[in-house]
Amino acid sequence: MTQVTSPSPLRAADVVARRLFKAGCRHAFGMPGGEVLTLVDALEKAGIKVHLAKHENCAGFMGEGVHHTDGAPVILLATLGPGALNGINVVANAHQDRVPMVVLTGCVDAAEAATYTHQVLNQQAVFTPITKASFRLDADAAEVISDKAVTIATEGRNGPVHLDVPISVANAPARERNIARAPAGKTAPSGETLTQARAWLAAAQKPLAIVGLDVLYQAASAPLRSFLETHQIPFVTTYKAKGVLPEDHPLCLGGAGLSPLADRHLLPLVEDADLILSIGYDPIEMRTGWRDAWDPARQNVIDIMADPNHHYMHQANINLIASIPETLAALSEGTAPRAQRDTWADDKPAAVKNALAAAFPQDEAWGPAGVIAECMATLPADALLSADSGAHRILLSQMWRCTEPRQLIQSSGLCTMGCAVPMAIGRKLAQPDRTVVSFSGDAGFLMAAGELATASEEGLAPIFVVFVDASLALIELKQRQRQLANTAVDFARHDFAAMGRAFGGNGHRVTNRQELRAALTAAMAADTFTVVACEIDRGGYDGRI
Ligand SMILES: Cc1ncc(C[n+]2csc(CCOP(=O)(O)OP(=O)(O)O)c2C)c(N)n1
Ligand SMILES: [Mg+2]
Repeated sequence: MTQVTSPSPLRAADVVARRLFKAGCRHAFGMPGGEVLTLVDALEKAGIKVHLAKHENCAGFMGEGVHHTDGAPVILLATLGPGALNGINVVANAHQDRVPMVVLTGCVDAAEAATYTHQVLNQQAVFTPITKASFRLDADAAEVISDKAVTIATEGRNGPVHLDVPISVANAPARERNIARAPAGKTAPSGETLTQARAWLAAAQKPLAIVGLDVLYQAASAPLRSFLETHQIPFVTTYKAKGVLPEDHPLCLGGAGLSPLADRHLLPLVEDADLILSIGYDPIEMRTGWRDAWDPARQNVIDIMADPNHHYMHQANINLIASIPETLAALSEGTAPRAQRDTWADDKPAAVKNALAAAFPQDEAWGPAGVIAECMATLPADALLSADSGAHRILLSQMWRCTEPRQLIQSSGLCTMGCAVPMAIGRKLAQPDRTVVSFSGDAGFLMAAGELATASEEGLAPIFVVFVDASLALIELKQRQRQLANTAVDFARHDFAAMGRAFGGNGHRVTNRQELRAALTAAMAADTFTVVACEIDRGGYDGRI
C-alpha cells in the first residue's frame, strides 16, 4: 500500500533530502558546484545543514565524525567531475571501514551528455567498486531510490551508497509516498548448532573472545559485558572496537590490529585457547598476522558476524549470521556461569596483560610514547579522540585505554592519512561540550591542514595534536628495516603552531612533557581550536610498535 503524504510540488531533490532527514541526518558536508545547487537548496529546506569543507575528502571525514555521535548516515555532497573524484578516498574508506554514507553527486543529463564532453565522465562506474550500490536518480522513483540508498547504507555491514543526480532530475517534480518496509527481525541460533555451541562454551577451559566493530553497530556493549563476565572470557578487540567495554575491565587484553609488538604477545594466547569466540569481528581491520590465527581442526571456533565469511581470513566450525545480543543470550541460557577466574587455570591472560603493559610503557620522558602518556594524564578520561594513519596511530591505539565505544575513531580498514583532523572537526560539531582531540603525524596533518579554516569558520574548538618528526615515520622504518636507501620519506620541520594561528586558532610548539601539559590545559579552556605541535626526534618508534 502506498499513500501520497505530501502535497506537490516537491522536487526530486526534496524527496531525497526528506528521506535523509527521516534517517536522522542533520548535517551534510561537501563543496557545491553549479550542478548540485538544487540539492543544496533541498537539503537545507529539509532541515539538513550544508557545511562547506575545503576538500571533498575531508568533508566525508567530518561527516563521519558526526556519525559516530548521532548514528545517522554521513551525507557527502560533491559536484560532478573533479568534485566527485576528490571524494573517492573517503568513499572507499567508508566502504572498508563500514561507515554508512550517502554520496550525492551532480551529473549532466543523459541527453545532454550525448553531445557534450566537458567534465563528463561515468561517475557510476567510478563509484560502483567502492560502494555497496550506485544509483542514478529518477524523478518518478525518487522516493524508492533514496529509501534504498539509506537502507543499503545502514543494514548489514554498513557502507557508502552513491546517488548520481542529473541536474534536471533534481529539479523535476516528484511525489512522496510512504514506503512501508519492515526491517528484518533479529535472529539467534537454535537446534543442534545451538546445543553444540553451548556444549563448547560449558566445556571450555581456555576461552578467548575476539571482538570487532559489528558490536558497535548492534549497540551490544551491555549484553557483551554480561556474557564475558558470566563465562569469564578474556577478550581482545580490534582498534575500532576499542572501548566497547571500558579497557580497564579485568578481562580486557586491549586492542589488536597493526602492531607486530602487541601481536607477539597476543597471538600465542590465541593459539593456546581451546574456544575462540569471534564476536562481530570483521578482519578487514587486521594485518596478515591474523590470517588463520587459530586452527578450527584443533580449537573450537564460533564466529558470530553481520555478513557471511567471504573474506577467508580465518575459518570457524560454527558460523552464525545472527544478532549478537540475541545470540549471546541464547548461548548463555542453560550454560552454568563460571566463578571468577574459573577459566585459564594457568592465568596466562593475566601474564599477557602484564607483558603488554611492559611492552608499551607509560613513563617515557618524551618521544612519541611520552607525548601519548602525557595526553592520557592531562586530558579527561572521556576525551573523544581521532587518530590518523602512521606510526603514531599504532602506538596510540596500543597505549590508550578507552572508556566508551567510539571514543577513539580512526581509519583502520583503508588506513588512510588525512582523516583525523576532519573527523575531530565533525565530532566537535556534534559534541561541542566534550573535549575532542585529533592525533596526526606531520605528513597526515599537512594533507588536511586546509580544514583549519573550516574549524575556524564553524567556531569550533577541537585540539589538533601533531607528532612533528619531519618524517613519514612508519614508511621510513620499513625502508630502513629492508636496508633500502633513505629516499622520499624525510621532509622539513614546519611551524605547525603558526599554521594554527594563521587560521585564527591557537598554536603551541612543545618539546617536553611540562610544555605539552601547559598547552593542553590552555587548549581545553580556549574558545577557538588549538594546534599542539609536539617536536620529537626522527626514528622515535624504533622498537616501540
Ligand atoms: C593517503 C595515504 N597515502 C599514503 C599512505 C601510506 N602511509 C601510511 S603511514 C604513512 C606515513 C605517515 O606519516 P606521518 O603522517 O608523518 O605519520 P608518522 O608515521 O610519522 O607517525 C604513509 C605515507 C596512506 N596510508 N594514506
Ligand atoms: Mg611523521
